Amino acid sequence: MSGNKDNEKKKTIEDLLKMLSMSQELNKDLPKDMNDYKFWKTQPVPRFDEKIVQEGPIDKAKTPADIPDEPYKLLGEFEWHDLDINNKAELDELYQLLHEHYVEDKDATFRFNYPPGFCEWGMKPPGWKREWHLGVRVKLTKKLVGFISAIPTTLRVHGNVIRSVEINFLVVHKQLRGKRLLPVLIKEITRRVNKHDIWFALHTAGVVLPSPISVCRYNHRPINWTKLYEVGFSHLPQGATKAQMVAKYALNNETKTTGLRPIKSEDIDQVYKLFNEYQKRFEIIQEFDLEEFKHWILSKESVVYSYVVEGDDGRITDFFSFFLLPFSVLNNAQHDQLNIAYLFYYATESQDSGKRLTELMSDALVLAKNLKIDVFNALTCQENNLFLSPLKFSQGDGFLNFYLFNYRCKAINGGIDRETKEIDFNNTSGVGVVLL
Ligand code: MYA
Repeated sequence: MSGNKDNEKKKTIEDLLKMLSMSQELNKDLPKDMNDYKFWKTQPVPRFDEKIVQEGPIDKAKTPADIPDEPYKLLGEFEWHDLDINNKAELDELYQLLHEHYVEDKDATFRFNYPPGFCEWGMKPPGWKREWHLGVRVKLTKKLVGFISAIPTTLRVHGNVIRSVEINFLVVHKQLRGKRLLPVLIKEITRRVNKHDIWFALHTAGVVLPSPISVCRYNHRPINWTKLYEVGFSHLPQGATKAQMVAKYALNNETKTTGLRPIKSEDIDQVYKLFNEYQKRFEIIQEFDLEEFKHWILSKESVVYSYVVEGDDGRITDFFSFFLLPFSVLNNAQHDQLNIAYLFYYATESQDSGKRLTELMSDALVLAKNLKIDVFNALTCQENNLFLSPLKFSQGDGFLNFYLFNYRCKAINGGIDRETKEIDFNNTSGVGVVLL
């Protein structure tokens, strides 16, 4: 059985996989009554029961001049600090805050371990602003205890182009939870974004807030089953042996797709065209300009990896990418890190995308294995439902809700049945955005 001596604390591999679903929190709660959302009911977001007839902005048009020049007031013991992530010491403070307070399992056995370079990639795309890396420090000690970030993005939602920001990396120190810091952080980041004449935002959360435009489900594909087992998750399905589990998830060492290779910077124009064409099939997408696309797609060691398929004629017919976000494993004699890959953007020009994507993602798993990845995660967004089952992904318990701030939008299929929340393998999602 497992290396974990305390039988009571043994977890199943399913528990691990559930936990990996928690890039934020599990979506176990039903939505509260709208009136119980003391903060969110004051914000320009649709109510749960609202029937959306006309899509568009919620708040009446304002101008940056209508927005206060002064920051919102924090409680006396705290102060705002625009984090300088070009400064190594401040970037380290942010890594530390995220590492210790962003997400962990309830036994505190695992924590996100951001690879160096991850925050720079995620928070410094073209057009980034230091004032949108909003920190809260304790006045007396200068300790960083809260953070929220915005990055600029252009969305296309049901054909409408919306100049927006993406909000991410929101965190409050565990000892300061429940003290209503979050509403002030959100109001202040909104003020700062509005000052730049931007009035809309895209964000995701595990928690249910008023009101998701879409809900996707997490799926997990074990790559190194033995290691997952050794980090203390002792469960074997009834009647199965370790050897059978290893055999079930075994992968080749070599990729199969002819012409598959790592992306090069000179591929970017072709890949950009291929991507824009492919993205047309989704209802909500990001409209990257070429510089933004380069930023997100060109590989960066230990952060993001992209591959293309080049035909004999030099034409690029397919591409895919994934990013890495490992967990530290605490208190385990054999392993100190679990390596996790998340499927990112991809595109194919194949008409039979189900067959083609299954081939490509099968190779993505091989490449991930060669990068020593232990588990590969994918949501039910994009056209992922076409390959999850043949490639032995298992359905996770985690859900990811997608939200638009200040914009009414009709519900978008997230690739799951709305009632049962089971994956709908016969349908693909309308969600074409992937957030970190
Ligand atoms: S999602 C990642 C969120 N981070 C984590 O899950 C890390 C671990 N958790 C924490 O650090 C804290 O628990 C956080 C809340 C910081 C989440 N999104 O101060 P409070 C509402 C939105 O007492 P705390 C990401 O990064 C809650 O319903 N609201 O809470 C995207 C309640 O409101 P109401 C949330 O636990 C973020 C209020 O907060 C979330 O101390 C996008 C309680 O406040 C959540 N994940 O701290 C943010 N969790 O009374 C929105 C709880 O109404 C951006 N709450 O029920 C909106 C767009 C802004 C820009 C607009 C520009 C135009």
